Amino acid sequence: MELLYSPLSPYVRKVMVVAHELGIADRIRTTRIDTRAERDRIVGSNPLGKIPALITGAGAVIYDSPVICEYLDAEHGGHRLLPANGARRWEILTRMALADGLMDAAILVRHERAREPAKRSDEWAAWQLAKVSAGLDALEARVDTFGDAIDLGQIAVVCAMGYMPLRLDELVGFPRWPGLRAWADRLGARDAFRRTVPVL
Ligand SMILES: N[C@@H](CCC(=O)N[C@@H](CS)C(=O)NCC(=O)O)C(=O)O
Repeated sequence: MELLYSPLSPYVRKVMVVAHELGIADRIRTTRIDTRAERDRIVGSNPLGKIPALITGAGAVIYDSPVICEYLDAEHGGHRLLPANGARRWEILTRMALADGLMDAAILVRHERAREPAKRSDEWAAWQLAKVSAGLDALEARVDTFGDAIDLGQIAVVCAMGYMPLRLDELVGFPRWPGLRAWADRLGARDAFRRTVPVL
């Protein structure tokens, strides 16, 4: 399999953590793509021009990251990280959606702040940042129920938390979410996370 990736992407990290947890990372060849400078290379696989995209052994292209994670777990992992059905499946997928939404909102804040002042909307950045806060609040309120089991939802939350402080200074140390931070530090000590730590 081939994974089209860029190094800092939290969505890519999520896929690689899944691969490590399933013991199949060595079956994935990684190809680095600059989605801006090499647009033609990525749109041939994903018309949206986004990474990650996975090219399977059979030559099929799979995106986006939640679909890749499900594919790896179902086809190569025996449903170890996401049950095939039942209440737990929907709980895990919803937690992954929340974590992915945190990444999406954090990236929008970062892009907005990077614009030149005349084009920047502080209101839009604040609107997105409020989503980040609300998502973290919701996770903090339930973190006592998370436990240390590893699944797609827990992986996505740890990857979101690993990424956001790199881009949003106010999230360094997660001062308003101490329970969540302690939980993420604990889970983040697993080998799969340590092997995929984002480096600026
Ligand atoms: N929902 C997608 C989001 C992927 C995404 O936004 N990737 C970013 C890199 S972190 C990207 O490729 N951006 C390039 C672009 O939007 O043109 C997923 O989960 O895979």
